[in-house]
Amino acid sequence: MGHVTLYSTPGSCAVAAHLALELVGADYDAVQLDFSRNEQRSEVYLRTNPKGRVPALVTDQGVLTETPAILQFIAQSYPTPEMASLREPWQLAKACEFHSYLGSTVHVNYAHKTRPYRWADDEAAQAAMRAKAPQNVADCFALIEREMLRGPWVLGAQLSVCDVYLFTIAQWLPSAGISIAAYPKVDQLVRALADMPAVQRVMEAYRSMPPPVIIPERRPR
Ligand SMILES: N[C@@H](CCC(=O)N[C@@H](CS)C(=O)NCC(=O)O)C(=O)O
Repeated sequence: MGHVTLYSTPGSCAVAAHLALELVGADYDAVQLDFSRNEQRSEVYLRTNPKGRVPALVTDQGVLTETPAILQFIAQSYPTPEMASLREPWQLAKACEFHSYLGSTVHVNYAHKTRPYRWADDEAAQAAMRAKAPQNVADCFALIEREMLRGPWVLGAQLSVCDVYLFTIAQWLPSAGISIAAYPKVDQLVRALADMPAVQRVMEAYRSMPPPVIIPERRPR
């Protein structure tokens, strides 16, 4: 992997890819989009990522989107002794299993609280989704804590890109009114990552910009 450019914004799922790039020592730039100015849907950004979302990783082979795909690409492109390289089939499949769960279930459950208008126009239905979302997120984290996080890292003894993804998504727990303390293994993993200088460098880079402002595609009436 040569030089890459990551499009991201503070507090988003794209932070996971940013952390992975920093942890493996990749040659990269990070461009922060300003969601309060709707930059993710600007004409120029849509030419890079027609989905209008972050992350997008611009590589010399083309543009890659979707957090699980980007994380796998980084892990396999930058084998380091510290991070699992995901080259062994079973380990790769377990990482894909975990990433798929975070991306297609946990992230989507959060989005039912922040963006329910994606699934229904009816205000009562949106309110019902908002109300239900925290319980669904809490159930997911209970399952992660009990069944998925082998400890101390997601895949067991070795750090992997699964951990930065979980770290990123766990940062959203307070926004759903959930305390991370309810999940001791997740809490310990998050603290261990937060202590790493590479993680601190990335989090510092985001401090200058406020977390994303939710601007609905179609504003609820
Ligand atoms: N399935 C995508 C989801 C990407 C996504 O929804 N990103 C959010 C930030 S966490 C975003 O860019 N939202 C902007 C918008 O919806 O306008 C992934 O896992 O990468």
